[in-house]
Amino acid sequence: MRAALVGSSQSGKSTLFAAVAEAGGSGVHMDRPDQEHLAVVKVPDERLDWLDELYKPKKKVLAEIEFLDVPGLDLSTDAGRRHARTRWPAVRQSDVIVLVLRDFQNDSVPPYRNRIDPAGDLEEIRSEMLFSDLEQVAGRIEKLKVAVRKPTPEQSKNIRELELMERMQEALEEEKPLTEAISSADEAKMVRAFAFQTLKPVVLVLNSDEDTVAETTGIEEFAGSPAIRLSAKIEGEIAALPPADRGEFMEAMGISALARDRLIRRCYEATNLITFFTVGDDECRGWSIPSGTDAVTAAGKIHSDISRGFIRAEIISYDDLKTFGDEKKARSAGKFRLEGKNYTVRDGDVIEFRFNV
Ligand SMILES: Nc1nc2c(ncn2[C@@H]2O[C@H](COP(=O)(O)OP(=O)(O)O)[C@@H](O)[C@H]2O)c(=O)[nH]1
Ligand SMILES: [Mg+2]
Repeated sequence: MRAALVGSSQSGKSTLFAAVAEAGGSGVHMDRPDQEHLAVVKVPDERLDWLDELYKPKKKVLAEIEFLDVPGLDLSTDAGRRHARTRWPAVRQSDVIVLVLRDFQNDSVPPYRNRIDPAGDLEEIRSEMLFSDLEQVAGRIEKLKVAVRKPTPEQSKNIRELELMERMQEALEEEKPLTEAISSADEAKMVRAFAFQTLKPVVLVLNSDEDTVAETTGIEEFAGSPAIRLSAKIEGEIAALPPADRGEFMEAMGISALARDRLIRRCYEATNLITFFTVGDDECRGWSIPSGTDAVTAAGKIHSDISRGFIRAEIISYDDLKTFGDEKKARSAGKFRLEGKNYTVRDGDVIEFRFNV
């Protein structure tokens, strides 16, 4: 999964990016603030830690998430807006948009548009994304209007797409995100290749004053979207400490979990991703898949041979394994299940695939 950090300039994106990357162990160099930067961050998972203790494999492999730091948007001038548009292709290639909103005072860092107004900044970026989708939709409609007149094998498909695009255009003109115009999985599939921005899940980050972070980490939502509150500056300070010293500092600041962990969890929720595990002497590993994935598709995530030669999956839930303490006890309690290709994998399933190629 890739998460793009997007926001007005000076909202703290690069500070958050560096903190998240650092705490994730990949160490980034931010020498060019005008460029995009990508960090691969290991997804912490207590369940995998426990499995690692149980199986003591040679390797523990965590799922990974990519964060992309997109240089700040200045939508206050025409030149800035033109420049912002060159950023959208990178955002389109991401699975979730993390909108970083400035909510901190810092006299040495003048705020964007000379205001601290997270709701206003959000509104502005949202309209820009609507506008960018609208341009794409309008361009596609022009092409389809010509195409539908030709009696080609694609004609009926083109007619359906044109009808959908016109409905989408209407929604955008009413300043509604495309999520409100798409009404079925089929329609979502028809337009997937366009990677429209207002169809992407969004997680909001309110980058707040250090002294307010402790008591307000609990927010769940802001302006109708899932949100978290954090201080990028404090996260950076925590990330710079040796891991063994972080706990004490966090306790003193009244912070119960790294913002990185909360942010990653929110990104998983927003994109509907779940994790299953494979275990053994060689490695214990977490795999991310979309919620609703069947067993044979999940197997393909590991290797195409496993899905091709799929026989069945032997599954125990992490919770059952943990409750019974080990495989043997869980097995005698009848907690292992054999499932077929069509089984819908659940979050926390520990799976052994049987296959034959
Ligand atoms: N006080 C305070 N300053 C911050 C915080 N986050 C970022 N800054 C400062 O704001 C400035 C801009 O941050 P930066 O991460 O480069 O913003 P970007 O333009 O969104 O990438 C830097 O001087 C940061 O040190 C924060 O949470 N609190
Ligand atoms: Mg930056």
